[in-house]
Amino acid sequence: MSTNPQIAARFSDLFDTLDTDGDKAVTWADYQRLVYRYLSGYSLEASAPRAQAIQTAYVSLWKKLVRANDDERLDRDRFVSAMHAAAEDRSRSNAAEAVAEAVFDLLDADGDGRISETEFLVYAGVLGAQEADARKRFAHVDTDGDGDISREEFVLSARQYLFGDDIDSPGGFVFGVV
Ligand SMILES: [Ca+2]
Ligand SMILES: [Ca+2]
Ligand SMILES: [Ca+2]
Repeated sequence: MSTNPQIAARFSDLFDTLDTDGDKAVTWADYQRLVYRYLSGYSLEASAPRAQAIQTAYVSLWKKLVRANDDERLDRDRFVSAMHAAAEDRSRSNAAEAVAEAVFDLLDADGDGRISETEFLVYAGVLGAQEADARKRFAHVDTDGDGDISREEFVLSARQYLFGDDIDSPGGFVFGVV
């Protein structure tokens, strides 16, 4: 298991982002609030396919995270180590990458298979990020500089967040970290 301190620091930031009720634990209720925030930000009904995809992806990730934790409350240390384990899952059904895929589809509102800067800024607004910061992140994720974020570029940014040494990685956006 990785003990990379930069990655541990990122997961600790993710913990703070997720623990919106401030009870010093990440629970399913915290994830549910994140999902609701996405749905309300995008004015999606819970039954909409894009809404269900996000919900399903987060349910799967949550199940991975709590597999070894029967009380289903993850304090900071347990959350960070559970995220390490989930990130390092090299199977084809990596739950964290599945979240990235579902979030991509959420952002790609016009369904053309690419995220335009406009679509990215809508998402930044849902997360409450600053526009200037979001523009910088967009340029960073658009690694080939063609003016759009492809699915591959988006999932790559999520992977860099989960495994990479690049402290400037903007991939936390994928998981809701501003
Ligand atoms: Ca909490
Ligand atoms: Ca698009
Ligand atoms: Ca691109």
